[in-house]
Amino acid sequence: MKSDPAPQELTHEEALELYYYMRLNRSLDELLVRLFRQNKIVGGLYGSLGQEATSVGTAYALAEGDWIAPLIRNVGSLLVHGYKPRDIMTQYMARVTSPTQGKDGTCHFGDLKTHHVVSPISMLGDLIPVMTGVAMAGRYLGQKIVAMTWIGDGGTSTGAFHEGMNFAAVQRAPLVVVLENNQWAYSTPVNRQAPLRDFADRARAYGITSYTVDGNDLVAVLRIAREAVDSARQGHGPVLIEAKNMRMLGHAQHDPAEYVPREMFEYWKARDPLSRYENYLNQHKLWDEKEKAAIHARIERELAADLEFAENSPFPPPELAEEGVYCNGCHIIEAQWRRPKDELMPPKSSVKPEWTIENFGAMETGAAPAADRTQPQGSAVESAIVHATHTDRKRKITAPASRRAR
Ligand SMILES: Cc1ncc(C[n+]2csc(CCOP(=O)(O)OP(=O)(O)O)c2C)c(N)n1
Ligand SMILES: [Mg+2]
Repeated sequence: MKSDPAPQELTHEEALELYYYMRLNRSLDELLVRLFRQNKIVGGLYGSLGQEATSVGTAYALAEGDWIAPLIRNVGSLLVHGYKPRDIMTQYMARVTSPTQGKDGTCHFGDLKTHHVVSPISMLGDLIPVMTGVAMAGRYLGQKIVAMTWIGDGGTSTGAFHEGMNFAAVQRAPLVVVLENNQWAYSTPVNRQAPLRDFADRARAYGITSYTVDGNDLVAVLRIAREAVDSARQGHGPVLIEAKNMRMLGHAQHDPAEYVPREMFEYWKARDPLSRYENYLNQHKLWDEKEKAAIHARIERELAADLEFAENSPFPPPELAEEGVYCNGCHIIEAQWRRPKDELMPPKSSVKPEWTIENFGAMETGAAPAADRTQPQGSAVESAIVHATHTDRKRKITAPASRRAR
């Protein structure tokens, strides 16, 4: 992890805007909990308490035109990306004015045309190959876009995660994957998910760049995310960012999280991302009391107006259930060529029909070895490479003599 960033890392305007999103994410979450208790929410409520800095800091690093596929806890990323609290409220309250017209009760919504948001689906891991495709499509169309998606510690155990990461890596797709290690997947603690201290180590299997960052340090998250986004945009391939934070509530409102030791909550509460960012702004004199009060007042005003809008919105009419099920001309299936077709087609696009493999795949550096047919099978001279953990050092070892040879 890197040390604290220099104060000039954020402009005054950025510092305040980031606070607005952090506070809005927190206040919206608190409001949703109240609505849940009033029985105004249809279905479950999945909170993001304690994870705001990761959602806000990563999405804030993106540029206009970039694509995201958030998970249900990434409300902060949706807000940064242009959605309004009313979109999230109406979703959870299943009103016809919601982005899914009341057909989904959580944050399973997206918008391919204007917001460039791919809707999350329940099958964890599947967004990785989908967003790899988005990233590759952008490159194919000559756009300089970056695609970003999020995955939990639990989600990294899926086959789709590994397949998607590997595919993104070999294709050098401009993809940034934010691995949100919030210590829990339902009631499974992270150390029973995988025997790894840093989940960023998973990146070694794909040969891609990775970072581990304190997910409760907004400025550090933003700095790392900017570095990752720049690198992906420049064509250096996908990047994996592990942000360590803590799910400060149960999996959803129905889960009291009794399996989490109380001291663990206390540990992370003392490192609350919102309080830490407030301290940062104070220490670096990036705001004053008046500016802070103005942001609070703005959020209160906006949430009240959006709540009124949501409460006054009707539920969807029953007939709507049969609309939008099948495509009735809503999708343009003709590719939008932004580059001349002949540039993308043979013969112009053709490459030499031969691929090379560094060192012919040999273990030794230098020339590829001639196949040694004189060694008996299973003899004691096989060798192996040990990859030392956390370093790039490689040690050559000789296998122990076989039972028969001894
Ligand atoms: C492929 C798949 N398996 C299981 C589930 C059920 N499920 C939903 S959320 C969840 C826990 C996810 O934990 P994690 O990825 O750490 O995310 P977090 O809830 O901590 O944000 C599980 C197992 C699922 N949605 N998809
Ligand atoms: Mg988790």
